[in-house]
Amino acid sequence: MKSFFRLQWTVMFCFLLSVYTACGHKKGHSNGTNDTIPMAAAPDFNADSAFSYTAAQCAFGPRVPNTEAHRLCGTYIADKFESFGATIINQYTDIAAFDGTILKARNIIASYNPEASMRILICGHWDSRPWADNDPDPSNWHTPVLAANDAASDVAVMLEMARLIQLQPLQIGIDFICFDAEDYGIPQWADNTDNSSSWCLGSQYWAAHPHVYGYRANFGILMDMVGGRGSTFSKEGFSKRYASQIVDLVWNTASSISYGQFFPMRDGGYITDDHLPINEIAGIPCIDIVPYFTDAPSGFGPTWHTVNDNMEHIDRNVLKAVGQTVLQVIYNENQSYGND
Ligand code: AHN
Ligand code: ZN
Repeated sequence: MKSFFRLQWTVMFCFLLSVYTACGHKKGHSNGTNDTIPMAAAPDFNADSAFSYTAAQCAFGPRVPNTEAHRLCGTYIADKFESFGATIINQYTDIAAFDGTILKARNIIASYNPEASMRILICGHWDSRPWADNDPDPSNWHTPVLAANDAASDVAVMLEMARLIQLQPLQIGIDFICFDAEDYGIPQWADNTDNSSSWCLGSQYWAAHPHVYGYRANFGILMDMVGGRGSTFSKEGFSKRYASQIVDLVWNTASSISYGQFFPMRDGGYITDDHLPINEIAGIPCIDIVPYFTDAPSGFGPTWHTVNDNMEHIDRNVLKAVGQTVLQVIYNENQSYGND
């Protein structure tokens, strides 16, 4: 009888301890200021899973708009998010590219808790560039890019986050947006003058016509090329201009969970990317997690817009660092919202 009671107390003690830690009181990391970031219990981002979602997209071939591979991969992405319990909205639209080509574009929006007012937007692009115009070999300049890093990796990280959110549901709302037609910008071989509005066509459309009338999110995080070997992510210029607090939140969170070497505390360049229309047209503060190489032929890394942007140059450790950091930001926000 006595030992039964002792067992009961032990069980009770363990239960209380687990409730206490599950509520996130276990660690309080300093973020370099006076306040600390309380770390919520976030799920463990599985890099093998994200790697396999990257490979699955590449298996369709280059996902260039108006091709069969693009259509089939769009269905794969939407079906996958749906299988993880998200609510899907497809935004189909015809968009004229710089050269007059009409692109049959599809933005894919996958939402959790669509009714929640506190929301975080997580996004990336899913189309592949039609031309490897940055390849060192000019004979490849008209070859489509397989686009493992740019940007099957972004979608793969979002899919893995969605899988985990279904297993550990949130109170706040999340919208994953896979933008189309990001990478149809004027090629380097064209004699057309530089026109930055030729990029990010899907996000320009979405920002002017959001999937929900009057759509708001508290903030957004864009991921672009988040799986390339050797990548580190510096603080991108427009992100600091429009959403410096979110930049600090993400970089401090990475450092708190020991991924600081992937998120150095230094400034990168100013990148024309899908976060620009989100900030400038939709008015939602949004940052860009985009690599910054100081010692490669391109600031985006050695495989950027080349025929070598394939699975051989994808590093699970990079997918993990980005995926785990963004997940931690989401679960921290969810916890502090619940404590209000
Ligand atoms: C420019 O090169 C102007 N912006 C880069 C946007 C991009 C292309 N991200 C991926 N591919
Ligand atoms: Zn690109």
